[in-house]
Amino acid sequence: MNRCLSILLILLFVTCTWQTAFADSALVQYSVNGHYYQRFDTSRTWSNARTYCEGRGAHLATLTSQGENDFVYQNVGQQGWNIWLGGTDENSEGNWEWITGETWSYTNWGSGQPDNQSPGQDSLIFWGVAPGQWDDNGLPRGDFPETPFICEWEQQPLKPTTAVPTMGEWGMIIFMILAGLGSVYYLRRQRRA
Ligand SMILES: [Ca+2]
Ligand SMILES: [Ca+2]
Repeated sequence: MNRCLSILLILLFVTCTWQTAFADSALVQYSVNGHYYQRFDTSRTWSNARTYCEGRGAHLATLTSQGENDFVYQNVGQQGWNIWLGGTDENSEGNWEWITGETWSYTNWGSGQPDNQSPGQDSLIFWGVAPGQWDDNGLPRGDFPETPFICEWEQQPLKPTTAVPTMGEWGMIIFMILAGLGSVYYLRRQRRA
């Protein structure tokens, strides 16, 4: 009985850890513009997230209409999470731009935002406390130095959209394998005793 319980607990632990590390959203397509979107849950700085999306032939999501904003939030957003989007005013304070150069006209700021909280916030984020609405965050203030983010592809992605594990995640994978091997060894010894 004890042995069954141990195995169940180990399996539960491994499953939970795995899901926490690799819980990226599914890839979804918005029928109105044909674009694809996916949320990646490996936390990155806004600039690293921007580079990461570009490396996958995408860009941080640019939400240029209420329809696109709502579709993306409902399908790949996550209630209560802060998630990077592809807008910035780093070039000129208060002049917000999409990183793609698309026209900045539709906005969906949360209450009191953008406030460029001292000493400044220059990156666009889905604001955890206001579902589907935006906040200016990131550097130089950096309340959320690293968060999950959403990439947008204008055409169907060529590369597989599975996240590439970071060093920390590789550490976790190795830890899980060692934990698994350790428990097998432990159970075998118990069986012999
Ligand atoms: Ca700013
Ligand atoms: Ca703000």
